[in-house]
Amino acid sequence: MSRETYYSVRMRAALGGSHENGGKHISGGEKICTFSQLQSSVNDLLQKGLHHSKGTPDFLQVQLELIDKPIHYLPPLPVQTFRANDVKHGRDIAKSLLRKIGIHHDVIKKAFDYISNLQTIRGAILLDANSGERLDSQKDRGIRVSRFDWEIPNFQKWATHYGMNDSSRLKEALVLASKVCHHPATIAELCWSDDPEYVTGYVASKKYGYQRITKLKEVGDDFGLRIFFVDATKPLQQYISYLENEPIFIYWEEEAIDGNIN
Ligand code: WAQ
Ligand code: MG
Repeated sequence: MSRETYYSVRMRAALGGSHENGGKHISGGEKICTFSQLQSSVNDLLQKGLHHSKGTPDFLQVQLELIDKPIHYLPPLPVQTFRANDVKHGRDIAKSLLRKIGIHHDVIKKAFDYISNLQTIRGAILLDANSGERLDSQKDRGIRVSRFDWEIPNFQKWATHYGMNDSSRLKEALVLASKVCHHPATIAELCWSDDPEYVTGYVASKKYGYQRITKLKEVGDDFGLRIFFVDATKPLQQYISYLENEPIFIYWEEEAIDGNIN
């Protein structure tokens, strides 16, 4: 827990009007920072939203809020990478990882059928891990996970230790997945980017960690998603409130046992 005063900073950008008015989602981002870091955090998010391969937005919103509760620290999930030869191979790997986590074959099939009829939204889709039914009522919005971050020096230390690329994309995805999978209602997460040039995605779970797959879509495809497979016996509103509001910092210590949750 930390005694400093922190702020949550969020950005969302769209093209063709705001998200609410049917605009296409271009980019989103979230950070946690101190008062003195606010200006540079807002700048970083503006940079991210304004210069995006999906296009130049005509709507962008930045919001900041004081975080009025203690921030909890979690270690990053352990990371593993699977090489896929093509999209079919990549998606087969994703399906077999979801199977291994314990999701039924029929639910996985239902999820992939559902995906094939979707447009990119700015949040995550919550599916019942037992039935494959959609749980959140936010059809065109999804649930936006917020209030998470990983301070760059500590992330770089982690990346150097594991010989990983210290990209902000990997950092943001691993922080989000580590927050999401820490909650006992999350059975698994499936993700790939909506950025047309970025084809690596992942399956994440508390059980097996952050399992990257190098090709989950074709280059040029700007459809991306996040699906959380959820234990629907757990209270849904509390789960959504955790995803949206619970402030989490990721912190890695070399001597800690990888993936161990304190
Ligand atoms: N909360 C919920 N859903 C989100 C959030 C969020 N904070 N941010 C993004 N999404 C959803 C939304 O539907 C996006 O369209 C989709 O995820 C993809 O977002 O090398 O870059 O930020 O290990 O484009 C993963 C692999 C990269 C990184 C994922 O996602 C690696 C990525 P993007
Ligand atoms: Mg994106």
